[in-house]
Amino acid sequence: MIKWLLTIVAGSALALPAWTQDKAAPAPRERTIYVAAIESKGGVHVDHEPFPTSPIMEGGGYLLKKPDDKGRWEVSTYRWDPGTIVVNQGDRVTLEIIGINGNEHPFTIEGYWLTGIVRRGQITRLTFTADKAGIFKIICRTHSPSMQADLVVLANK
Ligand SMILES: [Cu+2]
Repeated sequence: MIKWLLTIVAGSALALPAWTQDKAAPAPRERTIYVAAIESKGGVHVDHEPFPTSPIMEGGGYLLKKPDDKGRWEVSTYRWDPGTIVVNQGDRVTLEIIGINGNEHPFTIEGYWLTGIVRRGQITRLTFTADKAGIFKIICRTHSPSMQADLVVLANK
């Protein structure tokens, strides 16, 4: 008798109704994403590494400073940190962006066509509903092409 009951219980656990196997779309949430406008920088003396002779890509996002009077040269790039932001379609999203490096960063979120300016020492907040699924670039129009982040909006079924 017990063995027969265990067989039924085990069998029913394996044959779940189809509706329990469907993952329901996640309920929309309020999301706040904290972002920083930063500049990564490296430098070295020409005695250790020669100044690069190949040109660096133009566009404002990369800076290559020639050796100073002491022989030190530097390279830097502007970035959004984090570089990838993931939300679910339907989420109410607030981007809270602080300016750390660079005096200002005028930006556009492609696809949503939202714009703003991030200034050093200030927080820029932008709130929107992520109603379109896909991957959208958050582009600083001054520091192209490096200062881009991907806004990934995961589709609901
Ligand atoms: Cu910028």
